Amino acid sequence: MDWSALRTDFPVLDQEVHGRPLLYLDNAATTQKPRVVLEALRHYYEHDNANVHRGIHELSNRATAAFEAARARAAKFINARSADEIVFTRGTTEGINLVAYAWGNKNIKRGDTILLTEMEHHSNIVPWQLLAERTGAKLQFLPVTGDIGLLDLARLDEWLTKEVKLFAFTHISNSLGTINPVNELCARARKLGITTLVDGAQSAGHRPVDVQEIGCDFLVLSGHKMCGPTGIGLLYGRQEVLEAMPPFQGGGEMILNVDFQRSTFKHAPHKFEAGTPDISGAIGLHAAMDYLDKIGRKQIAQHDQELGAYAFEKLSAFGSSIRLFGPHIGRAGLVSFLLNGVHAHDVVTVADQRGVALRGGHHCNQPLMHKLGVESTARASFFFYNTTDEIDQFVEVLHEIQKFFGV
Ligand code: C6P
Repeated sequence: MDWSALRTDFPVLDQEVHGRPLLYLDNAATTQKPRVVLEALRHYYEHDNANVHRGIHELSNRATAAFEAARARAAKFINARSADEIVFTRGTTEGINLVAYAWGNKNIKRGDTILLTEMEHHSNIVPWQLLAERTGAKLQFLPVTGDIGLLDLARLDEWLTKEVKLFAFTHISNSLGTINPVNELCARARKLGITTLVDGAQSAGHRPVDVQEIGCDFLVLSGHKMCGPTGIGLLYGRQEVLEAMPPFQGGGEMILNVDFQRSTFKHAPHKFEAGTPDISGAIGLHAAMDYLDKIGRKQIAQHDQELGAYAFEKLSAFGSSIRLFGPHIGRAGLVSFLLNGVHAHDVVTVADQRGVALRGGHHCNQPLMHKLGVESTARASFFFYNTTDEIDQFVEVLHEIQKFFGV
Protein backbone atom coordinates (compact mmCIF):
# COMPACT_ATOMS: atom_id res chain seq x y z
CA MET A 1 0.00 0.00 0.00
CA ASP A 2 1.36 3.42 -0.98
CA TRP A 3 0.17 5.28 2.11
CA SER A 4 1.67 8.62 1.12
CA ALA A 5 -0.27 8.51 -2.18
CA LEU A 6 -3.50 8.58 -0.14
CA ARG A 7 -2.49 11.98 1.21
CA THR A 8 -3.67 13.60 -2.02
CA ASP A 9 -7.23 12.59 -1.04
CA PHE A 10 -7.01 15.09 1.84
CA PRO A 11 -6.87 18.70 0.58
CA VAL A 12 -6.20 20.11 4.07
CA LEU A 13 -2.89 18.23 4.38
CA ASP A 14 -1.43 20.16 1.46
CA GLN A 15 -0.51 23.42 3.18
CA GLU A 16 2.21 25.21 5.09
CA VAL A 17 1.81 26.27 8.72
CA HIS A 18 4.17 28.97 10.04
CA GLY A 19 6.25 28.54 6.87
CA ARG A 20 6.72 24.77 7.22
CA PRO A 21 4.76 21.90 5.60
CA LEU A 22 1.89 20.89 7.89
CA LEU A 23 2.64 17.77 9.90
CA TYR A 24 -0.75 16.79 11.31
CA LEU A 25 -0.26 14.50 14.32
CA ASP A 26 -3.45 15.23 16.24
CA ASN A 27 -5.64 12.53 14.76
CA ALA A 28 -6.92 11.23 18.10
CA ALA A 29 -8.60 14.62 18.54
CA THR A 30 -10.08 14.54 15.05
CA THR A 31 -9.07 13.11 11.70
CA GLN A 32 -8.96 14.97 8.41
CA LYS A 33 -11.65 14.48 5.75
CA PRO A 34 -11.06 13.01 2.32
CA ARG A 35 -12.42 14.68 -0.79
CA VAL A 36 -15.13 11.98 -1.22
CA VAL A 37 -16.65 12.99 2.12
CA LEU A 38 -16.55 16.69 1.25
CA GLU A 39 -18.13 15.89 -2.12
CA ALA A 40 -20.90 13.80 -0.53
CA LEU A 41 -21.81 16.74 1.74
CA ARG A 42 -21.75 19.16 -1.18
CA HIS A 43 -23.82 16.87 -3.40
CA TYR A 44 -26.46 16.43 -0.72
CA TYR A 45 -26.85 20.17 -0.13
CA GLU A 46 -26.75 20.99 -3.85
CA HIS A 47 -29.24 18.33 -4.99
CA ASP A 48 -31.25 16.59 -2.26
CA ASN A 49 -31.48 18.81 0.82
CA ALA A 50 -34.81 18.27 2.62
CA ASN A 51 -36.05 17.05 5.99
CA VAL A 52 -36.30 13.29 6.50
CA HIS A 53 -39.25 11.00 7.33
CA ARG A 54 -41.63 13.95 6.99
CA GLY A 55 -42.21 15.12 3.46
CA ILE A 56 -43.86 13.19 0.68
CA HIS A 57 -42.11 15.17 -1.99
CA GLU A 58 -39.23 14.01 -4.14
CA LEU A 59 -36.40 15.78 -2.26
CA SER A 60 -37.63 14.53 1.10
CA ASN A 61 -37.88 11.00 -0.25
CA ARG A 62 -34.32 11.23 -1.56
CA ALA A 63 -32.99 12.66 1.73
CA THR A 64 -34.80 9.94 3.71
CA ALA A 65 -33.45 7.21 1.44
CA ALA A 66 -29.88 8.56 1.78
CA PHE A 67 -30.21 8.91 5.57
CA GLU A 68 -31.51 5.35 5.98
CA ALA A 69 -28.91 4.02 3.54
CA ALA A 70 -26.27 5.52 5.85
CA ARG A 71 -27.83 3.64 8.78
CA ALA A 72 -27.72 0.36 6.84
CA ARG A 73 -24.11 1.07 5.86
CA ALA A 74 -23.22 1.75 9.50
CA ALA A 75 -24.77 -1.59 10.52
CA LYS A 76 -22.57 -3.31 7.95
CA PHE A 77 -19.50 -1.33 9.04
CA ILE A 78 -19.66 -2.70 12.60
CA ASN A 79 -21.45 -5.96 11.69
CA ALA A 80 -24.65 -5.23 13.61
CA ARG A 81 -27.44 -7.73 12.95
CA SER A 82 -29.77 -5.06 11.63
CA ALA A 83 -29.97 -1.34 10.85
CA ASP A 84 -32.50 -1.12 13.71
CA GLU A 85 -29.55 -1.53 16.09
CA ILE A 86 -28.00 1.76 14.90
CA VAL A 87 -28.98 5.07 16.53
CA PHE A 88 -27.53 8.26 15.05
CA THR A 89 -26.07 10.53 17.73
CA ARG A 90 -23.86 13.61 17.80
CA GLY A 91 -20.89 11.43 18.74
CA THR A 92 -19.42 9.17 21.40
CA THR A 93 -20.27 11.57 24.23
CA GLU A 94 -23.93 11.79 23.31
CA GLY A 95 -24.13 8.02 22.81
CA ILE A 96 -22.88 7.37 26.35
CA ASN A 97 -25.21 10.01 27.80
CA LEU A 98 -28.12 8.41 25.93
CA VAL A 99 -27.36 5.03 27.48
CA ALA A 100 -26.75 6.53 30.96
CA TYR A 101 -30.20 8.17 30.86
CA ALA A 102 -32.42 5.81 28.93
CA TRP A 103 -30.90 2.48 30.01
CA GLY A 104 -29.39 3.69 33.29
CA ASN A 105 -32.45 5.37 34.79
CA LYS A 106 -34.44 2.20 34.20
CA ASN A 107 -31.88 -0.44 35.17
CA ILE A 108 -29.59 1.08 37.82
CA LYS A 109 -30.70 1.28 41.45
CA ARG A 110 -29.26 2.25 44.83
CA GLY A 111 -26.61 -0.28 45.85
CA ASP A 112 -25.73 -1.24 42.26
CA THR A 113 -22.19 -0.80 40.96
CA ILE A 114 -21.12 0.68 37.63
CA LEU A 115 -17.66 -0.62 36.78
CA LEU A 116 -15.38 1.57 34.64
CA THR A 117 -11.61 1.57 34.20
CA GLU A 118 -8.98 4.08 35.28
CA MET A 119 -8.15 4.88 31.65
CA GLU A 120 -11.59 6.20 30.66
CA HIS A 121 -12.15 9.49 28.87
CA HIS A 122 -14.32 11.98 30.80
CA SER A 123 -17.15 11.09 28.39
CA ASN A 124 -17.15 7.59 29.86
CA ILE A 125 -16.97 8.79 33.47
CA VAL A 126 -19.10 11.92 33.94
CA PRO A 127 -22.42 10.54 32.54
CA TRP A 128 -22.06 7.61 34.99
CA GLN A 129 -21.27 9.95 37.87
CA LEU A 130 -24.48 11.85 37.08
CA LEU A 131 -26.38 8.54 36.93
CA ALA A 132 -24.85 7.46 40.26
CA GLU A 133 -25.97 10.77 41.82
CA ARG A 134 -29.52 10.27 40.50
CA THR A 135 -29.80 6.66 41.64
CA GLY A 136 -27.47 6.15 44.61
CA ALA A 137 -25.36 3.64 42.66
CA LYS A 138 -21.60 3.31 43.21
CA LEU A 139 -18.76 3.77 40.70
CA GLN A 140 -15.72 1.53 40.73
CA PHE A 141 -12.62 1.60 38.54
CA LEU A 142 -10.62 -1.33 37.26
CA PRO A 143 -6.96 -0.32 37.88
CA VAL A 144 -4.36 0.45 35.24
CA THR A 145 -0.87 -0.89 35.86
CA GLY A 146 1.55 2.08 36.07
CA ASP A 147 3.12 3.82 33.05
CA ILE A 148 2.77 0.61 31.01
CA GLY A 149 -0.94 1.36 30.99
CA LEU A 150 -2.53 -2.07 30.78
CA LEU A 151 -5.72 -3.05 32.57
CA ASP A 152 -5.05 -5.27 35.57
CA LEU A 153 -6.89 -8.28 34.12
CA ALA A 154 -5.49 -10.69 36.72
CA ARG A 155 -7.71 -8.89 39.23
CA LEU A 156 -10.80 -8.54 37.03
CA ASP A 157 -12.75 -11.27 38.87
CA GLU A 158 -12.37 -9.33 42.12
CA TRP A 159 -14.07 -6.34 40.47
CA LEU A 160 -16.84 -8.22 38.67
CA THR A 161 -18.95 -8.63 41.80
CA LYS A 162 -22.64 -9.45 41.87
CA GLU A 163 -23.44 -5.74 42.48
CA VAL A 164 -21.97 -4.78 39.07
CA LYS A 165 -24.79 -4.08 36.59
CA LEU A 166 -22.77 -2.32 33.91
CA PHE A 167 -19.15 -2.55 32.76
CA ALA A 168 -18.15 0.29 30.43
CA PHE A 169 -14.63 0.57 29.00
CA THR A 170 -12.68 2.00 26.13
CA HIS A 171 -11.44 -0.11 23.23
CA ILE A 172 -8.33 2.06 22.76
CA SER A 173 -7.01 4.58 25.30
CA ASN A 174 -6.65 8.08 23.82
CA SER A 175 -3.78 8.86 26.21
CA LEU A 176 -1.90 5.59 26.57
CA GLY A 177 -2.49 3.92 23.21
CA THR A 178 -3.48 0.72 25.01
CA ILE A 179 -5.62 -1.66 22.95
CA ASN A 180 -7.91 -3.42 25.40
CA PRO A 181 -8.97 -7.06 24.89
CA VAL A 182 -12.62 -6.08 24.45
CA ASN A 183 -13.82 -9.55 23.40
CA GLU A 184 -12.48 -11.07 26.60
CA LEU A 185 -13.80 -8.25 28.79
CA CYS A 186 -17.30 -8.62 27.31
CA ALA A 187 -17.24 -12.43 27.56
CA ARG A 188 -16.27 -12.33 31.24
CA ALA A 189 -18.97 -9.75 32.03
CA ARG A 190 -21.61 -11.57 29.98
CA LYS A 191 -21.07 -14.80 31.94
CA LEU A 192 -22.20 -12.87 35.01
CA GLY A 193 -25.15 -11.19 33.28
CA ILE A 194 -23.44 -7.77 33.32
CA THR A 195 -24.37 -5.30 30.56
CA THR A 196 -21.36 -3.97 28.60
CA LEU A 197 -20.61 -0.72 26.79
CA VAL A 198 -17.53 -0.30 24.59
CA ASP A 199 -16.20 3.19 23.82
CA GLY A 200 -15.07 2.80 20.20
CA ALA A 201 -14.08 6.46 19.69
CA GLN A 202 -10.41 5.66 19.07
CA SER A 203 -10.83 2.26 17.44
CA ALA A 204 -13.63 2.38 14.87
CA GLY A 205 -11.66 4.24 12.18
CA HIS A 206 -8.41 2.44 12.90
CA ARG A 207 -9.29 -1.27 12.84
CA PRO A 208 -12.13 -3.66 12.07
CA VAL A 209 -14.80 -3.37 14.76
CA ASP A 210 -17.33 -6.22 14.80
CA VAL A 211 -19.95 -5.88 17.52
CA GLN A 212 -21.02 -9.52 17.22
CA GLU A 213 -17.46 -10.74 17.64
CA ILE A 214 -16.86 -8.31 20.52
CA GLY A 215 -20.10 -9.46 22.13
CA CYS A 216 -21.00 -6.07 23.66
CA ASP A 217 -24.48 -4.75 24.45
CA PHE A 218 -23.59 -1.18 23.45
CA LEU A 219 -20.81 0.39 21.36
CA VAL A 220 -20.40 4.10 20.70
CA LEU A 221 -18.27 5.98 18.18
CA SER A 222 -17.68 9.43 16.66
CA GLY A 223 -17.77 10.02 12.91
CA HIS A 224 -15.20 12.83 13.05
CA LYS A 225 -12.50 10.46 14.33
CA MET A 226 -12.88 8.25 11.25
CA CYS A 227 -12.81 10.65 8.29
CA GLY A 228 -16.45 11.70 8.77
CA PRO A 229 -17.91 15.10 9.62
CA THR A 230 -18.16 16.48 13.17
CA GLY A 231 -21.58 16.28 14.84
CA ILE A 232 -22.46 12.73 13.81
CA GLY A 233 -21.84 9.47 15.63
CA LEU A 234 -23.33 6.07 16.23
CA LEU A 235 -24.76 4.22 19.15
CA TYR A 236 -25.00 0.49 18.55
CA GLY A 237 -27.34 -1.34 20.92
CA ARG A 238 -28.43 -4.96 20.86
CA GLN A 239 -31.97 -4.89 19.52
CA GLU A 240 -33.66 -6.40 22.62
CA VAL A 241 -31.76 -3.98 24.86
CA LEU A 242 -32.63 -0.92 22.76
CA GLU A 243 -36.26 -1.96 22.45
CA ALA A 244 -36.63 -2.30 26.24
CA MET A 245 -35.24 1.21 26.85
CA PRO A 246 -37.46 4.27 27.26
CA PRO A 247 -36.68 7.31 25.06
CA PHE A 248 -33.85 9.74 25.82
CA GLN A 249 -35.06 13.07 24.44
CA GLY A 250 -38.65 13.83 23.45
CA GLY A 251 -39.83 15.75 20.40
CA GLY A 252 -40.83 15.40 16.80
CA GLU A 253 -40.17 12.26 14.78
CA MET A 254 -39.74 9.84 17.70
CA ILE A 255 -43.48 9.54 18.38
CA LEU A 256 -46.33 7.39 17.11
CA ASN A 257 -49.10 9.48 18.62
CA VAL A 258 -49.23 12.57 20.85
CA ASP A 259 -52.16 13.58 23.08
CA PHE A 260 -52.17 16.61 25.36
CA GLN A 261 -51.30 14.42 28.36
CA ARG A 262 -49.26 11.54 26.97
CA SER A 263 -47.55 10.08 23.92
CA THR A 264 -46.60 6.75 22.43
CA PHE A 265 -43.27 6.16 20.76
CA LYS A 266 -41.81 4.57 17.66
CA HIS A 267 -39.67 1.47 17.81
CA ALA A 268 -35.90 1.68 18.17
CA PRO A 269 -33.86 3.25 16.72
CA HIS A 270 -36.32 6.04 15.81
CA LYS A 271 -37.59 6.56 19.34
CA PHE A 272 -34.07 7.73 20.25
CA GLU A 273 -33.83 10.30 17.45
CA ALA A 274 -35.96 13.27 18.50
CA GLY A 275 -36.04 16.28 16.18
CA THR A 276 -34.34 16.85 12.85
CA PRO A 277 -31.19 14.70 12.77
CA ASP A 278 -27.83 15.56 11.25
CA ILE A 279 -28.81 14.33 7.79
CA SER A 280 -25.75 15.59 5.95
CA GLY A 281 -23.55 14.24 8.73
CA ALA A 282 -24.97 10.74 8.24
CA ILE A 283 -24.43 11.03 4.47
CA GLY A 284 -20.85 12.23 5.00
CA LEU A 285 -20.25 9.37 7.43
CA HIS A 286 -21.55 6.91 4.82
CA ALA A 287 -18.92 8.20 2.37
CA ALA A 288 -16.26 7.96 5.11
CA MET A 289 -17.13 4.33 5.87
CA ASP A 290 -16.98 3.45 2.16
CA TYR A 291 -13.62 5.22 1.90
CA LEU A 292 -12.10 3.41 4.90
CA ASP A 293 -13.33 0.03 3.74
CA LYS A 294 -11.97 0.63 0.25
CA ILE A 295 -8.52 1.02 1.81
CA GLY A 296 -9.18 -1.90 4.17
CA ARG A 297 -9.41 -1.57 7.93
CA LYS A 298 -7.12 -4.55 8.52
CA GLN A 299 -4.40 -2.81 6.50
CA ILE A 300 -5.10 0.48 8.31
CA ALA A 301 -4.76 -1.30 11.68
CA GLN A 302 -1.45 -2.81 10.70
CA HIS A 303 -0.04 0.51 9.43
CA ASP A 304 -1.39 2.27 12.54
CA GLN A 305 0.41 -0.14 14.84
CA GLU A 306 3.61 0.11 12.77
CA LEU A 307 3.54 3.91 13.09
CA GLY A 308 2.89 3.63 16.85
CA ALA A 309 5.76 1.17 17.30
CA TYR A 310 8.12 3.24 15.11
CA ALA A 311 7.38 6.44 17.04
CA PHE A 312 7.72 4.67 20.39
CA GLU A 313 11.11 3.28 19.38
CA LYS A 314 12.38 6.66 18.13
CA LEU A 315 11.20 8.41 21.30
CA SER A 316 12.71 5.69 23.49
CA ALA A 317 16.09 6.71 22.05
CA PHE A 318 15.77 9.98 24.02
CA GLY A 319 16.63 7.82 27.04
CA SER A 320 16.34 9.44 30.43
CA SER A 321 15.32 12.83 28.98
CA ILE A 322 11.84 11.55 28.11
CA ARG A 323 9.00 9.85 29.97
CA LEU A 324 6.81 7.65 27.76
CA PHE A 325 3.36 6.44 28.67
CA GLY A 326 1.53 3.30 27.62
CA PRO A 327 2.48 -0.20 26.47
CA HIS A 328 5.88 -0.91 24.94
CA ILE A 329 4.45 -3.41 22.49
CA GLY A 330 1.08 -3.85 20.78
CA ARG A 331 0.20 -0.17 21.09
CA ALA A 332 -2.14 1.82 18.88
CA GLY A 333 -0.87 4.62 16.65
CA LEU A 334 -0.38 7.28 19.29
CA VAL A 335 2.33 8.19 21.79
CA SER A 336 2.03 10.31 24.95
CA PHE A 337 5.25 11.69 26.40
CA LEU A 338 6.89 14.31 28.57
CA LEU A 339 10.27 15.84 27.76
CA ASN A 340 12.13 16.36 31.03
CA GLY A 341 12.29 20.02 31.96
CA VAL A 342 9.74 21.18 29.35
CA HIS A 343 6.02 21.60 30.07
CA ALA A 344 3.77 19.67 27.67
CA HIS A 345 2.10 22.92 26.56
CA ASP A 346 5.50 24.42 25.70
CA VAL A 347 6.36 21.35 23.60
CA VAL A 348 3.11 21.71 21.68
CA THR A 349 3.44 25.49 21.26
CA VAL A 350 7.00 25.33 19.91
CA ALA A 351 6.12 22.31 17.72
CA ASP A 352 3.27 24.35 16.24
CA GLN A 353 5.75 27.09 15.31
CA ARG A 354 7.48 24.40 13.23
CA GLY A 355 4.28 23.25 11.52
CA VAL A 356 3.70 20.20 13.75
CA ALA A 357 0.19 19.75 15.17
CA LEU A 358 0.35 17.83 18.49
CA ARG A 359 -1.95 17.89 21.48
CA GLY A 360 -0.89 18.77 25.02
CA GLY A 361 -3.01 18.58 28.13
CA HIS A 362 -4.91 16.02 30.16
CA HIS A 363 -6.69 14.70 27.03
CA CYS A 364 -9.97 14.54 29.02
CA ASN A 365 -8.30 11.86 31.17
CA GLN A 366 -7.78 13.82 34.40
CA PRO A 367 -8.24 10.86 36.79
CA LEU A 368 -5.72 8.83 34.77
CA MET A 369 -3.24 11.75 34.74
CA HIS A 370 -3.57 12.02 38.54
CA LYS A 371 -2.93 8.30 38.85
CA LEU A 372 0.21 8.70 36.69
CA GLY A 373 1.26 11.64 38.85
CA VAL A 374 1.20 14.23 36.05
CA GLU A 375 -1.07 17.12 35.07
CA SER A 376 -0.65 16.70 31.35
CA THR A 377 1.29 15.03 28.57
CA ALA A 378 2.18 15.88 24.98
CA ARG A 379 0.68 13.50 22.45
CA ALA A 380 1.37 12.61 18.82
CA SER A 381 -1.44 10.59 17.26
CA PHE A 382 -1.33 9.09 13.79
CA PHE A 383 -3.69 8.04 11.04
CA PHE A 384 -3.03 6.04 7.89
CA TYR A 385 -2.01 9.13 5.90
CA ASN A 386 0.96 9.68 8.23
CA THR A 387 4.34 8.25 7.29
CA THR A 388 7.54 7.21 9.07
CA ASP A 389 9.24 10.18 7.33
CA GLU A 390 6.85 12.48 9.16
CA ILE A 391 7.69 10.76 12.44
CA ASP A 392 11.41 11.35 11.71
CA GLN A 393 10.66 15.06 11.15
CA PHE A 394 8.64 15.18 14.36
CA VAL A 395 11.56 13.61 16.28
CA GLU A 396 13.89 16.19 14.73
CA VAL A 397 11.56 18.94 15.99
CA LEU A 398 11.69 17.43 19.50
CA HIS A 399 15.49 17.68 19.39
CA GLU A 400 15.14 21.35 18.34
CA ILE A 401 12.77 21.87 21.29
CA GLN A 402 15.29 20.36 23.71
CA LYS A 403 17.96 22.72 22.35
CA PHE A 404 15.55 25.69 22.50
CA PHE A 405 14.84 25.06 26.20
CA GLY A 406 18.45 24.05 26.95
CA VAL A 407 17.52 20.65 28.40
N1 C6P B 1 -10.99 12.26 22.52
C1 C6P B 1 -8.86 13.38 22.16
O1 C6P B 1 -8.17 14.32 21.76
P1 C6P B 1 -16.45 13.01 21.19
O2 C6P B 1 -15.90 14.32 21.71
O3 C6P B 1 -17.82 12.73 21.74
O4 C6P B 1 -16.36 12.89 19.72
O5 C6P B 1 -15.45 11.88 21.74
C2 C6P B 1 -15.20 11.76 23.11
C3 C6P B 1 -14.21 10.68 23.38
C4 C6P B 1 -14.63 9.53 24.03
N2 C6P B 1 -13.81 8.50 24.25
C5 C6P B 1 -12.53 8.52 23.86
C6 C6P B 1 -11.65 7.33 24.10
C7 C6P B 1 -12.03 9.65 23.20
O6 C6P B 1 -10.76 9.67 22.82
C8 C6P B 1 -12.88 10.77 22.97
C9 C6P B 1 -12.36 12.02 22.34
C10 C6P B 1 -10.36 13.41 21.92
O7 C6P B 1 -8.36 12.42 22.74
C11 C6P B 1 -10.94 14.72 22.35
S1 C6P B 1 -10.85 14.95 24.11
